[in-house]
Amino acid sequence: MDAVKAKLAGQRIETPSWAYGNSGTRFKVFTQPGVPRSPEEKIDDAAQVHAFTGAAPSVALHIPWDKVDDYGALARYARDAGVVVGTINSNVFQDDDYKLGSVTNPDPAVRRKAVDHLLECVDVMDATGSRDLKLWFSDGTNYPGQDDIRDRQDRLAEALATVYNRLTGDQRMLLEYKLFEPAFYTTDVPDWGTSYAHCLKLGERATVCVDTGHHAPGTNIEFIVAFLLREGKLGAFDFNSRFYADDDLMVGAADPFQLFRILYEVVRGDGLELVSFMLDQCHNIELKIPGQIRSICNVQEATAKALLVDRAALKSAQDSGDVLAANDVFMDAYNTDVRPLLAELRTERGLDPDPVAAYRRSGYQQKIAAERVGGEQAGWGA
Ligand code: PSV
Ligand code: MN
Ligand code: MN
Repeated sequence: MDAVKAKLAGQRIETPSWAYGNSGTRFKVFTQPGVPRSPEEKIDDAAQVHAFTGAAPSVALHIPWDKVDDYGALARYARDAGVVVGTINSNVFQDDDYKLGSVTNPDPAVRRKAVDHLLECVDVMDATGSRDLKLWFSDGTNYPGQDDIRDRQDRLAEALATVYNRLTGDQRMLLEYKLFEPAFYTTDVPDWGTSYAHCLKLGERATVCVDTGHHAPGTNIEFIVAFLLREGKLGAFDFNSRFYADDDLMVGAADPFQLFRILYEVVRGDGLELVSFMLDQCHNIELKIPGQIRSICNVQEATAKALLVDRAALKSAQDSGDVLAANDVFMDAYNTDVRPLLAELRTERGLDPDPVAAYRRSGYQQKIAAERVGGEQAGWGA
């Protein structure tokens, strides 16, 4: 149990700056009182999540949603607030120029503009000390024949190589994939295989980011996780949950069993310290800070259950071909109520055993609602 607790205590889950801003769907962005008006205020909110969970010491930025003049100063601001700037997320999907694609656009001038943005993101990493650059491309086509699928792969490979060659020190590139949306016919990085193939060619600094909301319904995500970890190519998760498409709901809300199965493969592949855990969610109708705290608790619960799987008993059942016994061992861990264990761990670490309740009692929500007028919309549609 001590070993399980030590692993849980060491788990770090990054929160995204965009989770703290107003968000919604393409039908309506709902505003909430107290949402941040600046990157600094988003960092303040992320620091609250860390203060109550002890598990979220970094905050991801999205450029240019979090544009400031001095990123070094922003990183210092974060440190003073009790967190650090984490992954830098690029944005080549919100400009009229990118209608036909960014790095895969048929127009070399648009490709150049997109690559320049990605290189600028590496400059931001230099200034903030961030290790990871996360790339997600909305590039693709809507109609058969619209563009040449293979040429687009060549353009993508060229752009990725240019950015990859700009990385220094311990900097890494995370290549995210997504089945569809906003492109509906072809997507240039639609699946883990495409991302993996590009990362393999690029070299060891390039790894795959698995956003749990980016698959076709019924996809066995834990298989992807097992495969990529085995190949040393799983760099990060963007955690969220979905019922239909890219819903960006709180991780562990729609399918906690799937989250457990994914985290079991992480534990099985010794990936707890290797892989970056990040949330990529928005809270359209619920409060944002407790929404993030709840999500972190959900990841911790799934991790605790994954760590509780009796690996020796599982192996022996598997080796003897005892299907029911093996499944029993697995389900036994999943059906364990780990909330008392996590509450105990938090108390031992000087935290409140119930972080959401503690946040609600803290008065922070009332304070920001009173102080902040005119909160910012998270990036989408801005
Ligand atoms: C795309 O759907 C995505 O998952 C990417 O990670 C973006 O950067 C993020 O959402 C925020 O819109
Ligand atoms: Mn994502
Ligand atoms: Mn997404």
